[in-house]
Amino acid sequence: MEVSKRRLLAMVVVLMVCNIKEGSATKHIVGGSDGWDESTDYDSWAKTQTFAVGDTLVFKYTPGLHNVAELGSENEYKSCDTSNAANSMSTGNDVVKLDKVGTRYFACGTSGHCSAGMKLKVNVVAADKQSSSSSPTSDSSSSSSSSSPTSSSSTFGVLSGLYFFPLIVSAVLPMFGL
Ligand SMILES: [Cu+2]
Repeated sequence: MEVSKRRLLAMVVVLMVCNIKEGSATKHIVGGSDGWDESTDYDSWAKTQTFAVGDTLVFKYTPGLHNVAELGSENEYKSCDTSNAANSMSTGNDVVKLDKVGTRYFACGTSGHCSAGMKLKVNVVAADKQSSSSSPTSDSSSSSSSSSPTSSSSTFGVLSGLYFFPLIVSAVLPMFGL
């Protein structure tokens, strides 16, 4: 009886973890493989991304060389004024949660770096917008084949979930001493 209760608890935890993953919050590595440095065009990079509420930004750089300061306004962003920065980070692996809709501004506080282009403006949109845009509308044009591509992709999702479920359970159970 005791064991089955624990097992049930473990299952609930696993399901909760799966649900969080279903929400598909995106981790944006700022600058992609280039990371946070002086030679990357962050305007161009930002245009390739959709920033949704719940997503996170990750600034990766060599600590001491750069840092990350969150600026309060468009004017501060334009003039590279980091003197009133609300949130300064310097670990080299700084994570920023995008918790609401709106525009956010970031810059490097190292002298001269922001004016050299080391700054980032991010427009955060509502989370549900992102998930609805991922529907494969282009697939509907391929009417020649009898198999529908949308059902096969959702079947794959279910199958991969079924496949990974025992793996996750076996990974979590030892944590509960089972
Ligand atoms: Cu810098």
